[in-house]
Amino acid sequence: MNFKIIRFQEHGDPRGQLVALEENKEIPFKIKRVYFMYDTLKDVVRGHHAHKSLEQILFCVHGSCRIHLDDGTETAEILLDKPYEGLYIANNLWREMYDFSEDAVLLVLASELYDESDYIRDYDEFLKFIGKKK
Ligand code: T46
Repeated sequence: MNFKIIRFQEHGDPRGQLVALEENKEIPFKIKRVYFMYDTLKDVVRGHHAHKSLEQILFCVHGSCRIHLDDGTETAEILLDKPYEGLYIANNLWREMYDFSEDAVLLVLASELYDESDYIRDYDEFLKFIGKKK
C-alpha cells in the first residue's frame, strides 16, 4: 500500500524542538496547500473518501489520532502521536481519521489546491475507480 511514516529531523537545543519542512526536500512534492483541524469532537470519524491524484502528508502536531487506510485489498491503522512524524498518503487510498484526543491538531500538507472533483466519497465508486470492482 502506498503510504509511509516519515520521521523528520528535530533541531533540538536547550530551548526546545523545531522541525523544518521544505517542498521537494523533506516533503516529496510541491506544497500547494496547508490545512489543519482541531477541536474535533470525541468519537468523530472524518475523511471517508479517497483522492484521484492528491498526495498529502499528515502530522498530528499536538495530541494524537489514528488513520485508517484502505487500497481496496489491504487496510492499515496508523497512530499519529509525535509532532516530528508525518504520514505520507499517495492518491487512490481510502482514508478515515478517528480516535482524536481532545487536544489533537492534525496538520496536512497537500500537493494540490482544493478541488472537490478530485474526491471520491463513495466506497463502491472508489473500488470501481481503482479497478477492484466491476
Ligand atoms: C483529506 C483529509 C485528511 C475547504 O474549503 N478547503 C480545503 O482545503 C479543505 C481540506 C476543506 N475545505 C472545506 C470543505 C468542507 O466544507 O472544509 C470542509 C470540511 O472538509 P472535509 O469534509 O473534506 O474534511 P475531512 O476532514 O473529511 O477531509 C480532509 C480533506 O478534505 C481531505 O482531502 O484527505 O482531510
